[in-house]
Amino acid sequence: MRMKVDILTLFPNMFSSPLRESILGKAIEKGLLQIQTLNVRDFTLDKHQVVDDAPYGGGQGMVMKVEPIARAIESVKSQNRSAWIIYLTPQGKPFDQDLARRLSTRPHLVLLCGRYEGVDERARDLFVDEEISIGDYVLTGGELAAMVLIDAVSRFIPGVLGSDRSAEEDSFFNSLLEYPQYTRPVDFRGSRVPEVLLSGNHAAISVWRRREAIRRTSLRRPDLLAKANLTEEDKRLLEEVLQSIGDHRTRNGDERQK
Ligand code: 4FV
Repeated sequence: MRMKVDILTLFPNMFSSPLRESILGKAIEKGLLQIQTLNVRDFTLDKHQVVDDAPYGGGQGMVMKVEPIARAIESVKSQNRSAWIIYLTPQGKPFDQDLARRLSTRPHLVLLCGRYEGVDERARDLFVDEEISIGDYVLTGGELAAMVLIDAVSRFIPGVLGSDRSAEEDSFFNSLLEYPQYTRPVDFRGSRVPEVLLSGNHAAISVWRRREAIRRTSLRRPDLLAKANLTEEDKRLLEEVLQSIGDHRTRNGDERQK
């Protein structure tokens, strides 16, 4: 499965290097991912190439005009009617691993990047299939949000991550945070790698990792634990963890917040 991504933006150069490095760069070389930027300004007809205007009803800032956006989207749709149009906006549905997986099944995404106070409402009503937010904060533009989405979605395309890796194993897989990771040296300034990880006992290692994933999730993201489908073994580990946290808290108060 390969994916095509068209990005509608006023700043196409923002995409030159971030998407050319490392894993995404290789995915593009391997033809698994095809990324094209379209400058919305190129879809203006006036000599001043005006792409924004003052908001009707007054108020601060400017709004992106609907006509150039309409022409840009129609130019993409003329090549592929089934292209899925996404607008990145703080008013969109929260982006998460599950949504990333679902978007990875679509062969052609079009990402509309807003600037200023956003785009004219009619661009959303008439052309946008899905609105997505990467978080409850305000960026200067949708470009960085588009890059985040492309990165997270691309990891689900078979062949993008190393052959043995699949995005299915990651954090948030069944919505638990990842367990602690260690590598050489075994001892760093007296801080040692947990013995179980040096034991070669893979059954014990996976129990330790499950317990640590549950501990970290219960301490940092209890909201995720609430929606995780835990096995009976997980529930036993959770009891153990809550017991030890309880004891720990009684002994020395709340965990250090990282
Ligand atoms: C955003 C977000 C975001 C809002 C005004 C662009 C900015 C400006 N996009 N998730 N958070 N967009 O802040 O996706 O036009």
